[in-house]
Amino acid sequence: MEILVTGFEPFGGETTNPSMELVKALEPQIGEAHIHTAILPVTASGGLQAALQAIEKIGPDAVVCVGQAGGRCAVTVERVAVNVDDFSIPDNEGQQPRNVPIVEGGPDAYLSTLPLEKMVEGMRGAGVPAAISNSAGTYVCNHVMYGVAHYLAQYKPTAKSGFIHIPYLPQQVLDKPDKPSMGLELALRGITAGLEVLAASK
Ligand code: PCA
Repeated sequence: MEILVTGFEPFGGETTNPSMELVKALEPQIGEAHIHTAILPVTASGGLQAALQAIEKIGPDAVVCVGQAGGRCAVTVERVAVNVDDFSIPDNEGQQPRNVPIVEGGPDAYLSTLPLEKMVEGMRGAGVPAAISNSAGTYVCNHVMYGVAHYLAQYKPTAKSGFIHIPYLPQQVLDKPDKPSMGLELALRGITAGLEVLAASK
């Protein structure tokens, strides 16, 4: 099984992104799966384009995009991507679409096709706080999750796809002590446990 795991560059004034650090630290093989990685820019068009380029190059059986969700306190596996861009802050190119569809006339939403419950169970079994989330937001992460699902639905419907949000790293909350964080090792253990479940699933 070939799994593409993507992370994002820093955005919103941060100097790092936990998903970028995580993707860099992933083992190249998890269970029976080969892990391929890509780092995406935090822009509506560029982020999705980079993900689709990696998909075309690798031809993965599953795509797991990972992003930062500042303020969350657990690894959260997203259930759904909605067909809306409504950016509360500009992306890294200064674009800030408000209340516009990602794909004109596209389905309202795509459900993740990852084994959500089993992955969360695997993460918790590894000792990592984890949960299903019912909203990936309306920013670049949701845009990429929706765009990847839309692409695969047309061109490779057998491939699974979904999104996982992870909390801030401890060094990101030194100046925001009211926000939760998760050390890279713990997040890595959680994502690895989730990918083990995915690798073993049919
Ligand atoms: N998190 C943002 C975009 C990039 C990232 O890591 C989001 O949740 O949309």
